[in-house]
Formats: sequence, structure tokens, C-alpha cells
Amino acid sequence: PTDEQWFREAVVYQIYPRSFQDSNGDGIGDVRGIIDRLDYLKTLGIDVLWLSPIYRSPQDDNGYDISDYEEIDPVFGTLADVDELIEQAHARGIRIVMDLVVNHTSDEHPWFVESRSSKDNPKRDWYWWRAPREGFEAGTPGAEPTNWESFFSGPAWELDRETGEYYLHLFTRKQPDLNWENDEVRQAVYAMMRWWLDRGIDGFRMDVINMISKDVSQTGDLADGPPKPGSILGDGSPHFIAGPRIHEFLQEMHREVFEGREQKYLTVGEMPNATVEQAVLFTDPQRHEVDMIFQFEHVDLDRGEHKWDRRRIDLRDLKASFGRWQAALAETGWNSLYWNNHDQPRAVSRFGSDDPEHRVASAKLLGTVLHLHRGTPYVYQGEELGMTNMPFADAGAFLDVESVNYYRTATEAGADPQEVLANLRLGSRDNARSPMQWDDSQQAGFTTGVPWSPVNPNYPQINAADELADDDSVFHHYRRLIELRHTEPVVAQGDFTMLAADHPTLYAFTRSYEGTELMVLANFSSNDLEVTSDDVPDVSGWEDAELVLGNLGDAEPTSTLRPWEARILRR
Ligand code: ISL
Ligand code: CA
Repeated sequence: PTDEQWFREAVVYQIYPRSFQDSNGDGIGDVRGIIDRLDYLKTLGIDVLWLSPIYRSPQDDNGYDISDYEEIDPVFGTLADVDELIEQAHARGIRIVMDLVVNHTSDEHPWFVESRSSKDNPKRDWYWWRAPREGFEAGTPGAEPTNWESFFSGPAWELDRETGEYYLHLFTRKQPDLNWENDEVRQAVYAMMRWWLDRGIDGFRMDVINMISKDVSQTGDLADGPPKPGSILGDGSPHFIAGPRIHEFLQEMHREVFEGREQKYLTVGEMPNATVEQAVLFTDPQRHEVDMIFQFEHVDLDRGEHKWDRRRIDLRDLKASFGRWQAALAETGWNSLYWNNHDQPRAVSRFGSDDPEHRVASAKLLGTVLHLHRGTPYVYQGEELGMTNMPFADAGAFLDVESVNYYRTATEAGADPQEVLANLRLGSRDNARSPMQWDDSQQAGFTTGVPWSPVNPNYPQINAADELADDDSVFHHYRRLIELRHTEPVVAQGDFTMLAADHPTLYAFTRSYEGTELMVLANFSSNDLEVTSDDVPDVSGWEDAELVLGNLGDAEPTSTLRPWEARILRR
């Protein structure tokens, strides 16, 4: 690949700093903790680290509410620590990608403090301020300027009593949305991005970046969305997802921030609700927007009617989704690949099996399947150990603002608390945010103090120290998958063909590049699975193929895949 496309051969590892490694015993992970664990990451073999936000923040949404983009929050460390992290990572050939959260700031950011101070403040227009709805008294239900529901429950508008106007917040009320229609806002963001690049970082993961263009083109202003069943609130997303100026903004950002620099930076846009058609536009290298996006189709498959209702995923739907994204971005653009992140339940509990009997095999299977797709894989901290969801005792065990708000509003609205609790156990973001399990010492080696979020009680059985010492561990399987991407060109460059689309438990596909062909076969079930050319014609001719990597070690090549077995074959 050209140097421009280096990210095709790269594997990115996501760190949620608050839960990765505490270095000073205050119970919160920090930058020094990351530095201390760089050798672990080097052993795993990853190429890039993406850090969730460490900027100064009131921590209302664990750092996704930023009050100073050019300072590090004291709980995480200092700018000097970050400089050292960049240096130490680079010394090991690891790049650093920072989170860029510019759809909104904290309400404690000086920009917002000024903006809210009066109606004629020069920064008033940097955010979305609107008068109460006509005919309604400020502060009464329905007086919000539009009916949009916030992602974290309740209206997306908050009344500021001082000036009698509402401001827009798609997330918590401490996360006011920036007004990207305002040129000064955009220039301020670009200047901040350049400041970080000059500091030596290697790219950005852009938080909800497809929401920065709000649609004011229809009526000249923000407008109501379709009503949500059983609620006075509505769905505003048609008015802010991939709005009319989104491509213009991203192209402008590229010109103002990245163009003319010697280095090729990594850019990945987080884009809830993005369609595959949009993805082609966003990631077409000719258009100079972003290298790849995080799409949500596969992680929305187990959502029921309401965001929080859960149902078991049908493997056929999962394959149809991945297959569609692989096909659509085959020629133009590029895929990101992920099973989980800090907003999603743990992969092995959700797509595999966290039953002790199958956990290791299914965690390895999931890694095998994902890393062999065409695209850039992302590993979320602990995924490489097969870390599982948390056993939450009761509603009081949830810490995340999204979970806490959901529990409160849903039960207030009359939902059965047991049902709400069941939904939270499966879907809460807190599942992903329990501390990294480093070893079997107290608090899993994460902290010498009291962790901000409890460690999973299964840490004596699931931890990095044990896995490093065991060549058959999930960790070493991930290490081999990453190495395979680096050594076997077909993994990064090859075409992708999905097979057996209608099979309920077999995930099968081929990759091909310059005369090398790989086949991946994976049994997504806890039963034996017979794979013969009678039921899967494509396997004929592969009977004697070389086993490049399997997840059950001692496999005799037979036509039977054992529970959660995955094989990578080459010919
Ligand atoms: O978490 C979600 C579903 O449970 C998503 O709706 C999530 O809010 C969405 O993916 C946007 O996420 C990003 O922006 C949020 C922040 O809370 C998330 O942690 C971040 O990844 C607001 O900045
Ligand atoms: Ca700390």
C-alpha cells in the first residue's frame, strides 16, 4: 500500500484511560499508567492507540464533556505526561490517536460560560440558543424549541433562567451542542486540532462527527422530528444526522487541519445511524473527509423496538450486515471493524458465550472473524483477554449517566423496574468500563486504592498475567491475529467474499489477493457443526488446505467444527 494508506495494515487498540491503569492509588486510571503498560501493548503488537478523552473536564460524561481542549484533566495527569506518552509510544513504533469531541463542549467551557452570560454576548451564537416555543411559558413541558429527545433521556433542551432561552444538548445538559453554522466556531476547532498535531499526535477519532451539521435548511430553523410512541418527545435525528453541510464541514476540516502536512494522519469518524451509502462518500479518499467511520448497524441488531429492548442476534442478520458493508466499501473507501468499545457491552458476552466452558474459544473466534475482514480492526481494552460483562447486583450498581437517567425516567414512567434492570445488565455502558484485569492481586492490579468502578469479580480467572504466561490464551490468539495482518498481505489487501449467507450458525468467507486465498470458517454455536461440500459447496477444494491459525490448538483437520471453533485456511 502507499504510505497514504498505512492504516490498512494497522490494528488500533482503544484505551479508556479511567479504567486502564491507575499509577497513584486514587482509583482512577491515568496517563502514567498507560506509559507503564506500553510494553504490554507492544507485546500484543498493536500499531495505534486511541485514547478516550483525557482533557480537562467536569467528568459528567467521563470526559466527553470537555472544558479545556488544550489541558489534561488533573485526574489523568499533565501535558508533560502526555508528551512523554507520545515519545515513549513512538519509540516503540506505536502511534497515538486522540479523541476529538467537538459536537459539544462542557457547559463549563469558557466558550459556553461566555455564551450563556447574555443574549448579546459575541459568543451567544456559538451554541444553539432558542426562545421557548410560541404560546408556551418557559420551563413548562412542551415549551422546548423542538421536541427532540436527548440520547441520555429527557428533552434535548435546557432552559437557562437568566436569559429565558433554551440551549440544545443532544447528550447531557452539561454537554451543550456547538453551532457549526458559525464560522468562528469551526475556525476555533481547527486551530485546536492543529495545536494537537503540532504536539506530535497521529490522528483523531471524531466523536459523533456526523451530528455537527444541524438542518436549518427546511424551515430556516431547527424543526420537530417524528413523535416517539408513548412520549411527548420526538426523534430529532432526521434534523441532525448527516445534515446538509456535513460533507462541506469535513472537507473544510481536512483543508484547514491536515492538508499540506508531511505526515499521513489517521482519521476515524464515529457516526451513529450512518448508512452504507453515506459511508462510501465519507471515506472515499478522493473526497478528503475521513479515512474510515465507526458505523453502528451490527451493534444495533440486537436492539428491539426501543433502544433498550434486547433480543438475541440472528447470525444471518449479522452476516448480512457485515457482508453489505464489505461489498459497498470494496472499491471505494474503507471499513473500520469493531465488536465493542467503551459504549458497548463486552463482545464475548454479547456475540459469543461468556459461559466458562466456551468463553475462551468464543472470544478467540470473535477475534478471528473480525480481524480477517477487510478493514482496520479495533481492539477495546480487555477484549484481548476475553473480559466479560459485569454482574450488576441492583440498580444502584450503575454509574454511567446514560444508565442512571434511563433507570430513573423509565421507572418514573411506569416501566417494571425488574425489566429495566434486565435491560441495563445486558446493555449498560458500565459493562465496558470496569477496570482492566491485569493480575490476580487485589483490585486486579488496576489500583492500590479503591477503584472508581468495581473490578469484575472474575479477575482471578481472567487476567493479563495468566494469559501472558499461557500460549493458548485469548491474548496470544489476538497477538497472532495482529501478526498475521502484518505478515500476510491478503489479510489487509484481499478481496472479501461472504459464503453460506443463509446458514444459521456458520460464519464463512474467503479473502483473495495476488494468488493467495484464505478461507475463514467459524462455528457460532455451542454444538458441533458438520461442514461438508453438500451443505456448503464453497468448501469443496479446501479439504487439504493449510491451517494458518485455529482457535482450538489441537485440531485434526476434519469436516466437523467443534463448539465455537474458528479456522483460517490458506491455499
Ligand atoms: O452509547 C450509546 C448507546 O448506548 C450511543 O448512543 C452513544 O451515545 C453514541 O454512540 C455517541 O457516543 C459518543 O458520544 C457521547 C459519549 O457519551 C460516548 O461515550 C461517545 O462514544 C457523547 O459525547
Ligand atoms: Ca490515578
